[in-house]
Amino acid sequence: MMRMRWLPLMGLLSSALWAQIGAAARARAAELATQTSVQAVDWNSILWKILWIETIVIVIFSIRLINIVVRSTGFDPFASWNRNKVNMRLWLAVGGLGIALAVWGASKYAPLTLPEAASAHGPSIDALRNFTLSFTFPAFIIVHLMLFYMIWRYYNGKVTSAAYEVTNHALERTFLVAISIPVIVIAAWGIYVWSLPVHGQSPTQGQRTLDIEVVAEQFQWRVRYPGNDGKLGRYHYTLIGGENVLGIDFTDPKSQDDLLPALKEIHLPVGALVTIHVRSKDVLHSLYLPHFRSHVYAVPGQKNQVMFVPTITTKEMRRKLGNPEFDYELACNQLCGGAHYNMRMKVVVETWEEYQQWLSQQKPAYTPTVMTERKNLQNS
Ligand SMILES: [Cu+2]
Repeated sequence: MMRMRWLPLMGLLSSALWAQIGAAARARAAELATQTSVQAVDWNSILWKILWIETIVIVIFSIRLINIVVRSTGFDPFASWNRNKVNMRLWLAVGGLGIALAVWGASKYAPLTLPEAASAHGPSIDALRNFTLSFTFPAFIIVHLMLFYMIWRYYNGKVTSAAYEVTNHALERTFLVAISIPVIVIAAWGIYVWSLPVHGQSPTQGQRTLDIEVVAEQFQWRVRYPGNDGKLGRYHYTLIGGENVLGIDFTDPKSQDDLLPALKEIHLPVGALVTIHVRSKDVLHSLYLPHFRSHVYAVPGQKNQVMFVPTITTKEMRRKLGNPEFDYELACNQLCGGAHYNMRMKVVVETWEEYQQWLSQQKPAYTPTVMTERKNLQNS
């Protein structure tokens, strides 16, 4: 009984410790991301950790001490307490604190949620999400209120056994239908909506199309654009090596005008149907374009694709958000190794003319050295 009473308190203390450790880990990741040199030992954070560990050790030893005193002397300072009542109240306090933290956190982090969808299919994904949330969120709140109500209602153990009904067809039918309808609606609507960014869109008349390739590797993205022919050439993983970082097969005429832009930036023309062909050179990565509500896994040995129509240019979005620093982002959404956090790329959505101008400055994939290396490889 003695331990039970302190459990909620210990839970609170250790969550504060983990929050401290989490904050330190985030700070370290941010430091590594900016590539600054490693700083000297941070005594402040070490002292905080020692303080937390000491606090927890003191709490544990105090409980042990009280236990020993109670056992050896038979004197119980809490004898007059109704332990069930104390436990019930502590759990209600934990529940109340949890709800207060959730409300506070939701309002604090609300500005970090995604802005309006910047792709043609995006609003339909948002609509499906909002529809699902419209009943899962109230259900979440009701279930938790009921949980804490039950703790308060039955804390003293004086529960009479529940009423038992062998069968009630009317009730069962009602529940079956009431639960099936939203499940069927979400499934059918979901199959349609989630197919849109995978294969569910085709160009309307006069709409421009763009096929690009994005290749994942630990820990960066490489992008290949088609040249004047608008087509990406063949590739094979056995050709990867030396300067040919993507294993492009330059015996294919379609490959010879392909372009390999500099790392860390990807440009897309607004209004065009963009198809991104995705592959991975090593492990499982994930191509995540949150502002365009698009996402697909980069799987070694497999060709995947994701398609969307960017509808808002970067400049327009900056104006809408009142944030001149805003940039669309491509991120790796799969914990793929030590520098996973580094796998991000700026996405620039611009007019067709601006896009063309940027593309004309990009480096061709085909270089004389690439071909020489290949010949040497075949001869050896
Ligand atoms: Cu990755």
